Amino acid sequence: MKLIGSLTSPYVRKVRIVMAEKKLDYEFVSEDVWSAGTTITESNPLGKVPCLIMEGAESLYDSRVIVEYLDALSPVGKLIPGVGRERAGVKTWEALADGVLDAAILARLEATWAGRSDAQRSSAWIERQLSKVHAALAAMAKDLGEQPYCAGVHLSLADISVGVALGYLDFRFPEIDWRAAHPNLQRLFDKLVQRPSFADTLPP
Ligand code: GSF
Repeated sequence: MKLIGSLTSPYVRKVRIVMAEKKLDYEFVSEDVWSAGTTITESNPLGKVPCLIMEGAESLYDSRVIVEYLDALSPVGKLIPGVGRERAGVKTWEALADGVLDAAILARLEATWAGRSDAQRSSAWIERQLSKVHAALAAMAKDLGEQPYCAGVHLSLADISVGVALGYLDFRFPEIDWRAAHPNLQRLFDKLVQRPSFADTLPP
């Protein structure tokens, strides 16, 4: 399998962490989707990473589809419950954490994307996106409560997704002091970053 991505993309990091937790081998193909010469649309018409190229050369996207596929590939370290409410619960955690990334990235692009002039940037739009980030952090903290992991007593894709979202905020939004506001998220995060899968995939 080949994983097309960049080392700074949090969605790609989620897939890399899942690969590591599942002990799956793959080749990493670095791609800058923002460069003029990118060939990413040959694999993903949406022009986004991550994109997984399977043995038969078929491609899979997006990160949620890829991690679900990877989890089903091997019984090692199951990350998504098989059926029912537990499964929906873990997938909802993932949607919440990915939603933090979606909103944070929209806010960042609004402020920094070179294709937009300063006059075209909207602080109201940035605030709208950041309010989603803060609301999602509060919901995560409330739902985590005193549990050891998001979905109970075992590591799951929920924790990986939350850890990746918190790590992305540290990387691109260090001014958001989520640790002070939500000490239980810090407790979870401190535990996650000790895992080799997290430590080995820190953004450069
Ligand atoms: C999001 C992928 C994405 O936006 C997923 O895979 O879960 N829902 C998708 N990737 C970004 C890179 S990054 O910001 O992590 C991307 O490829 N953006 C290029 C573009 O043209 O939007």
